[in-house]
Amino acid sequence: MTAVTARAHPNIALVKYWGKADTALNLPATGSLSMTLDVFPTTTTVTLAPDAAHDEVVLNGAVREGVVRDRVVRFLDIVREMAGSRTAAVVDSVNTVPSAAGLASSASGFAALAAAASRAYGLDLDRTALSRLARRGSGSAARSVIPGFAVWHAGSDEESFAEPLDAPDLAMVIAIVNSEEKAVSSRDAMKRTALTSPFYPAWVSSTTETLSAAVQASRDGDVERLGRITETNALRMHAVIQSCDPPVRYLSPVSVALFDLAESLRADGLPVYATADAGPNVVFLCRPKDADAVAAAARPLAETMIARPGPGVEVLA
Ligand code: 2P0
Repeated sequence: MTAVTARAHPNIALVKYWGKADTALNLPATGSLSMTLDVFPTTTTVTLAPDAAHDEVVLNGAVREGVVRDRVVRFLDIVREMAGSRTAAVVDSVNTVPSAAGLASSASGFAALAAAASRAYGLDLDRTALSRLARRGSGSAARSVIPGFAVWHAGSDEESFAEPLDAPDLAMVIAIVNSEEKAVSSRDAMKRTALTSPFYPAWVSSTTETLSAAVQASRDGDVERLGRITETNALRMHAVIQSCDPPVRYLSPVSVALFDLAESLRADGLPVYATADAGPNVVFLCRPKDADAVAAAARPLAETMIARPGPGVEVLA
């Protein structure tokens, strides 16, 4: 019996992915830049089941049906096509990310699944090929293949993968405002933004420029420039999301208060910058030596967790 286990961690984007150039191949409208975390791993085992008629998907101990299962089966179909196989599989995944709360559970999930499934079906993919494959499951998963800081390139199927980026020594302080499932998935909200927001073309063109500036700031080790770019890019993403029809708003009053907190800590001389994904949680970017102070300042408003750059996807057994 072939069984392969892999582990991956979520990532938080400093320059966000929000919009697709191609839905079938999951190609992004712009490139993006992220830090893979050392917290909240997803561990996934793929076991080939030659006698089974159908795939089975188990998430956190519960057999899943419907859209969640369908998305995993479609991904396995891509792997089977690459491997020339028609064998069914059992996917058993344990996820420690608060699911669907904007902490990128699909990123760690599909990065771990890409590594475990490709190996179980006998493919020997290098990191670039694995990042391309993970992208097909969920765009942000392309970045969770890479340790630490990563840039995921826009472009063709061949060109669109993530690779490592030199970066200054940084930490993230995650402020968990709400870990409940969000009302509109990022996949649906992304589609709605591209179809209905009059600001979407400006988001795409400005983010393309922002990414080049962020890559340069990261290579230069310029924490303050990278931090300012991060915060501005996050607020621009939320602005374009809020401008779709019907509108979507992921930030809550507490999220806004946490963005204000970053500004007031900066006024006190602490270089800390806020970002938020498709949910109300806020993530602060700062130097590791300042992380405890940032967490202490945020704690009256939210539960906090300090993260550092983490490993890329790993095959465990
Ligand atoms: C990001 N997010 O760059 C952005 C910021 C959320 C906000 O990538 O449709 O789950 O699976 O490719 O990767 C969330 O979108 O979307 C995301 P799909 P994904 O981290």
